[in-house]
Amino acid sequence: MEPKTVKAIIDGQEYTLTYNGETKKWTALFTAPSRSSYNEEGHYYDVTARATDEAGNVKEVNSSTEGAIGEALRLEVNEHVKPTATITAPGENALLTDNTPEITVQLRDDDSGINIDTFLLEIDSNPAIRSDSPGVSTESVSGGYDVVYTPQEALGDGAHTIKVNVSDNDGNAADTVTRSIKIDTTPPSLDITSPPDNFVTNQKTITFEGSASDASGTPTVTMILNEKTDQGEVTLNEEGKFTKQVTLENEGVNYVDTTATDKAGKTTTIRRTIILNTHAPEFKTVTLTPNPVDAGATCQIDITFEDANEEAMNG
Ligand SMILES: [Ca+2]
Ligand SMILES: [Ca+2]
Repeated sequence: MEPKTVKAIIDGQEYTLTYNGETKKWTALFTAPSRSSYNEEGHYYDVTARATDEAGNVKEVNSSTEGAIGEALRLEVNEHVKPTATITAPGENALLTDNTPEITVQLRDDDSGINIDTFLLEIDSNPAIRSDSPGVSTESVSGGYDVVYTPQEALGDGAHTIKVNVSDNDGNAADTVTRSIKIDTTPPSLDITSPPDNFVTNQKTITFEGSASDASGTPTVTMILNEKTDQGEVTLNEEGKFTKQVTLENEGVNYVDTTATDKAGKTTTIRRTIILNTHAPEFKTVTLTPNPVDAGATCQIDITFEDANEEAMNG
């Protein structure tokens, strides 16, 4: 016998079905739950249907009912909001001296949740890294996962592109997130063309000439005299060449340390030792032997000097 009333309960909402004599079906329209069923037990919403006849007999079925009826009462709801992937380190255009830099990623989805098995991380055109690849650690956090990947092989000097994507449990893919980084493990090149090391001069002001370059762009150059006196800005031209006048402080030995620093902080230093000697040779002794000498005979002259370097050293 046809029931008198038929109701359906879906996600706590009760709906009354109406009978259609032509189709002989009890029917109602209802609004699907606003959130994915993925996180419900069994990944579905339970639908309960209850029929009451005129005599007051009640029959209720739901998703736990055995057989085809129970299976038909399992409502799967899919959401369509993309998850998000965020690379939290390294920063965009980061210049790194570590060639196996930790890459940290946040994966978030506020409904069906992150399907960590769909995680993909690519560096350049290398094979994709997955959540179970060597060097990957994943941590389940509220709303998703935090992922850390440490490259298992050193990245070469130069530019690299990191790409990350993931899908949620309802199959929605995030927008691919991309990060550009540069690796620089090589100190800058530095050359001092003039003066040579251990240069001896009587000029207090010396012109230094040299050049510096680096794969990460023009390095900065500093010059320190005698380990304490900064010589100020050293300007490099477009070819990386520089000229700098340095006024020596010490009679005798001076040290000029020229350092090139690249954008990654790597340095190369060249020391030039310059000996300043402003003293002309000092005659110490002169002897003519023999003296007096016979006309037309051989005579010898001997001269000795003060030690110029020693004198300079001793001031
Ligand atoms: Ca989603
Ligand atoms: Ca470098």
